[in-house]
Amino acid sequence: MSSPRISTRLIAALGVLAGLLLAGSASPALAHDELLGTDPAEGAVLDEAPEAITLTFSGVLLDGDGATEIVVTDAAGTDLTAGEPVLDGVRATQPLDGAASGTIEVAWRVVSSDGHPISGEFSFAVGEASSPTSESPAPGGPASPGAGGELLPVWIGVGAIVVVGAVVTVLLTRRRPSHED
Ligand SMILES: [Cu+2]
Repeated sequence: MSSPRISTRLIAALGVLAGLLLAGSASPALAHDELLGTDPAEGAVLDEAPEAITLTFSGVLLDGDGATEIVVTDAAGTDLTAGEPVLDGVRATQPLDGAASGTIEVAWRVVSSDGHPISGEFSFAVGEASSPTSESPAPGGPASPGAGGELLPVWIGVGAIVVVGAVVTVLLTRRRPSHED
Protein backbone atom coordinates (compact mmCIF):
# COMPACT_ATOMS: atom_id res chain seq x y z
CA MET A 1 0.00 0.00 0.00
CA SER A 2 2.99 2.30 0.39
CA SER A 3 3.83 2.48 -3.31
CA PRO A 4 0.72 4.44 -4.40
CA ARG A 5 1.26 6.84 -1.51
CA ILE A 6 4.83 7.52 -2.62
CA SER A 7 3.68 8.08 -6.20
CA THR A 8 1.19 10.64 -4.96
CA ARG A 9 3.94 12.40 -3.03
CA LEU A 10 6.20 12.34 -6.07
CA ILE A 11 3.52 13.84 -8.28
CA ALA A 12 2.85 16.50 -5.64
CA ALA A 13 6.55 17.30 -5.41
CA LEU A 14 6.87 17.58 -9.18
CA GLY A 15 3.77 19.78 -9.26
CA VAL A 16 5.34 22.13 -6.73
CA LEU A 17 8.54 22.19 -8.82
CA ALA A 18 6.63 23.00 -12.00
CA GLY A 19 4.70 25.77 -10.22
CA LEU A 20 7.87 27.34 -8.85
CA LEU A 21 9.55 27.20 -12.26
CA LEU A 22 6.56 28.89 -13.89
CA ALA A 23 6.51 31.58 -11.20
CA GLY A 24 10.25 32.12 -11.60
CA SER A 25 10.26 32.38 -15.37
CA ALA A 26 7.29 34.76 -15.70
CA SER A 27 8.91 38.17 -15.80
CA PRO A 28 6.77 40.77 -13.99
CA ALA A 29 8.59 43.53 -15.90
CA LEU A 30 6.85 42.46 -19.13
CA ALA A 31 3.49 43.60 -17.80
CA HIS A 32 4.64 47.10 -16.97
CA ASP A 33 3.75 50.11 -19.05
CA GLU A 34 6.59 51.73 -20.93
CA LEU A 35 7.56 55.34 -21.37
CA LEU A 36 6.86 55.95 -25.07
CA GLY A 37 8.08 59.50 -25.31
CA THR A 38 8.72 62.79 -23.59
CA ASP A 39 8.21 66.43 -24.46
CA PRO A 40 10.83 67.86 -24.54
CA ALA A 41 12.59 64.78 -25.89
CA GLU A 42 15.66 63.26 -24.25
CA GLY A 43 18.77 65.20 -25.33
CA ALA A 44 16.78 68.05 -26.91
CA VAL A 45 18.38 71.49 -26.93
CA LEU A 46 15.77 74.25 -26.63
CA ASP A 47 16.03 78.01 -27.02
CA GLU A 48 13.72 78.65 -24.09
CA ALA A 49 12.67 76.68 -21.03
CA PRO A 50 9.37 74.81 -21.60
CA GLU A 51 6.29 75.66 -19.55
CA ALA A 52 5.73 71.99 -18.78
CA ILE A 53 7.17 68.51 -19.25
CA THR A 54 4.90 65.79 -20.61
CA LEU A 55 5.58 62.06 -20.37
CA THR A 56 3.55 59.65 -22.52
CA PHE A 57 3.20 55.99 -21.48
CA SER A 58 1.88 52.82 -23.13
CA GLY A 59 -0.91 52.39 -20.54
CA VAL A 60 -3.29 54.45 -18.45
CA LEU A 61 -1.47 55.58 -15.31
CA LEU A 62 -2.95 54.99 -11.87
CA ASP A 63 -3.62 58.02 -9.72
CA GLY A 64 -3.32 58.21 -5.96
CA ASP A 65 -1.59 59.98 -3.12
CA GLY A 66 2.06 60.42 -4.18
CA ALA A 67 1.63 57.92 -7.06
CA THR A 68 3.10 60.30 -9.60
CA GLU A 69 6.32 62.14 -8.89
CA ILE A 70 8.28 64.19 -11.42
CA VAL A 71 11.39 65.94 -10.14
CA VAL A 72 12.89 68.56 -12.45
CA THR A 73 16.17 70.23 -11.52
CA ASP A 74 18.82 72.33 -13.21
CA ALA A 75 22.58 71.67 -13.03
CA ALA A 76 22.77 73.43 -9.65
CA GLY A 77 20.05 71.17 -8.24
CA THR A 78 17.41 73.92 -8.14
CA ASP A 79 13.84 72.60 -8.21
CA LEU A 80 12.12 73.91 -11.35
CA THR A 81 8.66 72.44 -10.80
CA ALA A 82 5.57 74.61 -10.38
CA GLY A 83 2.86 72.69 -8.55
CA GLU A 84 1.82 69.07 -8.72
CA PRO A 85 2.00 66.78 -11.78
CA VAL A 86 -1.27 66.35 -13.68
CA LEU A 87 -2.42 62.92 -14.90
CA ASP A 88 -4.49 62.58 -18.07
CA GLY A 89 -4.86 58.96 -19.18
CA VAL A 90 -1.52 57.83 -20.60
CA ARG A 91 0.06 61.26 -20.00
CA ALA A 92 1.66 62.86 -16.99
CA THR A 93 2.38 66.58 -17.19
CA GLN A 94 4.58 68.53 -14.81
CA PRO A 95 4.29 72.34 -14.97
CA LEU A 96 7.58 74.28 -14.67
CA ASP A 97 8.37 77.80 -13.56
CA GLY A 98 9.92 78.42 -16.98
CA ALA A 99 13.05 80.35 -15.95
CA ALA A 100 15.82 77.75 -16.25
CA SER A 101 18.86 77.36 -18.51
CA GLY A 102 21.60 74.78 -19.00
CA THR A 103 21.13 71.05 -18.55
CA ILE A 104 17.80 70.09 -17.00
CA GLU A 105 17.37 66.68 -15.34
CA VAL A 106 14.02 64.98 -15.09
CA ALA A 107 13.49 62.06 -12.68
CA TRP A 108 10.04 60.50 -12.83
CA ARG A 109 8.07 57.82 -11.00
CA VAL A 110 4.53 56.78 -11.92
CA VAL A 111 2.25 53.84 -11.12
CA SER A 112 1.83 51.53 -14.12
CA SER A 113 -1.67 50.33 -15.14
CA ASP A 114 -0.85 46.93 -13.52
CA GLY A 115 -0.39 48.67 -10.16
CA HIS A 116 3.42 48.57 -10.02
CA PRO A 117 5.56 51.72 -9.83
CA ILE A 118 7.97 52.37 -12.68
CA SER A 119 10.60 55.10 -12.84
CA GLY A 120 13.34 56.59 -14.94
CA GLU A 121 15.18 59.75 -15.78
CA PHE A 122 16.27 61.80 -18.76
CA SER A 123 17.74 65.20 -19.49
CA PHE A 124 17.51 67.97 -22.02
CA ALA A 125 19.08 71.42 -22.28
CA VAL A 126 17.97 75.01 -22.55
CA GLY A 127 20.41 77.31 -24.36
CA GLU A 128 23.60 75.33 -23.78
CA ALA A 129 24.22 72.14 -21.86
CA SER A 130 25.89 72.69 -18.50
CA SER A 131 29.41 71.25 -18.82
CA PRO A 132 29.73 69.39 -15.46
CA THR A 133 26.61 67.30 -16.15
CA SER A 134 27.31 66.61 -19.82
CA GLU A 135 30.86 65.41 -19.08
CA SER A 136 29.92 62.96 -16.35
CA PRO A 137 27.33 60.39 -17.37
CA ALA A 138 25.95 58.43 -14.41
CA PRO A 139 28.07 55.31 -13.77
CA GLY A 140 26.15 52.06 -14.21
CA GLY A 141 23.16 53.73 -15.78
CA PRO A 142 19.48 53.34 -14.90
CA ALA A 143 19.37 49.75 -16.18
CA SER A 144 21.52 48.33 -13.35
CA PRO A 145 18.90 48.07 -10.54
CA GLY A 146 16.39 46.44 -12.91
CA ALA A 147 18.92 43.87 -14.08
CA GLY A 148 19.66 42.89 -10.47
CA GLY A 149 15.96 42.50 -9.69
CA GLU A 150 15.45 40.14 -12.62
CA LEU A 151 18.03 37.71 -11.19
CA LEU A 152 16.01 36.94 -8.04
CA PRO A 153 13.32 34.71 -9.69
CA VAL A 154 16.10 32.71 -11.40
CA TRP A 155 17.71 31.92 -8.06
CA ILE A 156 14.34 30.97 -6.57
CA GLY A 157 13.94 28.52 -9.48
CA VAL A 158 17.43 27.06 -8.95
CA GLY A 159 16.77 26.72 -5.20
CA ALA A 160 13.45 24.94 -5.91
CA ILE A 161 15.17 22.43 -8.21
CA VAL A 162 17.77 21.62 -5.53
CA VAL A 163 15.16 21.25 -2.73
CA VAL A 164 12.67 19.21 -4.78
CA GLY A 165 15.53 17.07 -6.15
CA ALA A 166 16.56 16.25 -2.57
CA VAL A 167 12.96 15.39 -1.58
CA VAL A 168 12.52 13.12 -4.61
CA THR A 169 15.83 11.38 -3.85
CA VAL A 170 14.75 10.71 -0.23
CA LEU A 171 11.37 9.36 -1.38
CA LEU A 172 12.95 7.06 -3.96
CA THR A 173 15.56 5.80 -1.48
CA ARG A 174 12.87 5.02 1.13
CA ARG A 175 10.78 3.19 -1.40
CA ARG A 176 13.12 0.17 -1.72
CA PRO A 177 12.91 -1.38 1.80
CA SER A 178 9.11 -1.14 1.89
CA HIS A 179 8.93 -2.69 -1.57
CA GLU A 180 10.68 -5.85 -0.41
CA ASP A 181 8.10 -6.93 2.22
CU1 LIG B 1 4.03 45.02 -12.83
